[in-house]
Amino acid sequence: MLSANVIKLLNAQMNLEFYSSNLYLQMSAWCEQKGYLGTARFLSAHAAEEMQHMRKLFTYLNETGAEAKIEAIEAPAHQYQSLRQVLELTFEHEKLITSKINELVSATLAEKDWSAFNHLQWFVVEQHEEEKLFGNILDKFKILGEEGKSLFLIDKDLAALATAN
Ligand code: OFO
Repeated sequence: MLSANVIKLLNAQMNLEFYSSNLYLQMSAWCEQKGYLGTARFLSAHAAEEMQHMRKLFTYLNETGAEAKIEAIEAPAHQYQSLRQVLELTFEHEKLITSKINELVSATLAEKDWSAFNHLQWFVVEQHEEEKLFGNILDKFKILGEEGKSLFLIDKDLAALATAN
């Protein structure tokens, strides 16, 4: 049986995962418009992954007898200045998600809610992977810069990542 506080936090996280999915899908639309088709595919595939994160929380809430509540999801930005900015924002967003997961884990630990604590370990591991993934993408800009050819190469690389993930 989850506490009211843990239910509130799990629901907030579930809604945030929805937002993550919408954010990446919206970013993929911008990339597609600008001709970054590899990045568009990568972000679109990642948006689908975020929906799986949302589902994990949705299912867990319902399985434990709490009600999963979907709320109004804030609209993500749809205008961006550059490919680099898009990918910097994904990394910033993943760091925010990590901090929210950590808050949630701390709350379950404080309340000795071992079931929720255990369920959230999957997200702890996942956030390590997410930060590594988006951090590595930003490293490509440091190595290659932002000139036309570099952007072409980075976009091509992201197309390969979209297929690998
Ligand atoms: Fe990108 O990990 Fe969920 O939000």
